[in-house]
Amino acid sequence: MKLAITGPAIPNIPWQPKPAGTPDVVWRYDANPVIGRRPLPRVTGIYNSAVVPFGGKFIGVFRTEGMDRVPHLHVGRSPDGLKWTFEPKPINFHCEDEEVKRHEYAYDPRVTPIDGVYYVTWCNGYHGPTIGIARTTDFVHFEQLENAFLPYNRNGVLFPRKFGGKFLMLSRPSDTGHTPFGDIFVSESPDLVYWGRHRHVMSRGGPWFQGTKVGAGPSPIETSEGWLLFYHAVTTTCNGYVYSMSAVLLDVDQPWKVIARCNQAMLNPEAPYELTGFVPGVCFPVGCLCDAATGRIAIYYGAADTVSALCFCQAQEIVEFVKTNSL
Ligand code: BMA
Repeated sequence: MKLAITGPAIPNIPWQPKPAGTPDVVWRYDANPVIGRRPLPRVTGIYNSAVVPFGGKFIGVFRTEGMDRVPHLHVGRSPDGLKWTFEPKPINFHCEDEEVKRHEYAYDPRVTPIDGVYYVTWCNGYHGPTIGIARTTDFVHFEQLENAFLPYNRNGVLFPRKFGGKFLMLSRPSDTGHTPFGDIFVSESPDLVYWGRHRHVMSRGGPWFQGTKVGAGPSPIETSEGWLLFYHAVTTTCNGYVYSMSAVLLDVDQPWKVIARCNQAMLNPEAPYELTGFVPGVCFPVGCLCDAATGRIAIYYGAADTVSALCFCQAQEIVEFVKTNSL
């Protein structure tokens, strides 16, 4: 099988080859964390954040947390995907409807380019968590749209193209707290305002690593073997939740149909910066770059709800691994 990827070539994608002797299909950047503690004055961490190629460089929407621990979204820029500078002020979303604009907090942003427009989806506080949506073309002006769903919902992730003229978004219905359950669904919209035709994609359960909940990670990557979706998988231990990363292949035309789903984690909290922090034991993938020319993938993930880390993999190897080690 020779995998083909639909997407941009990113010749300057951040990359390190797999270290010799590594038994895993995903390996860490050796200078992690890529964004360390206290990245801005009075900010205790930037993590669970999204990155896209932009004008030959990289840009993203980042989750910050101040000393009050309320999360906000900031724009960040980088020449190489490794060294980042951040806007000191949160994104000022423009919205004519004061009721929609009135968000209480914002976290875990994803950024998805569709037809030249960049869509930001995030967990938006509106009487509990729901999915906020905004769009931008320049990362300076952001137009906030209607919240996609009724509360309570998290991990809203758009597909990077339309299906028969309609947008598709993955999401995970939840509760107001640290939700002890979670399955992934997909919903359709003609206009990013009205959402319906909800379909079940996949549930928690099966092997223990994903026994508690699952949630979509970065926007899916279109390949000749289906949509490659990295997701976070959560297990419950006597010390609380542990978040790892795995992957699933979804049908190209009907992405609520699972083609193959990995039966194990690909990245487990093991490194010191994943095990020490505000929430120890968390690897939370949110941003992903994929170079369609080489199949190189760089995934940005939040580590321990404190710092941002980077890991790498090869699309072909990941797809083969998912198909060979499928539930
Ligand atoms: C989830 C979200 C994530 C966080 C994770 C681990 O419910 O709040 O932002 O990384 O918990 O604390």
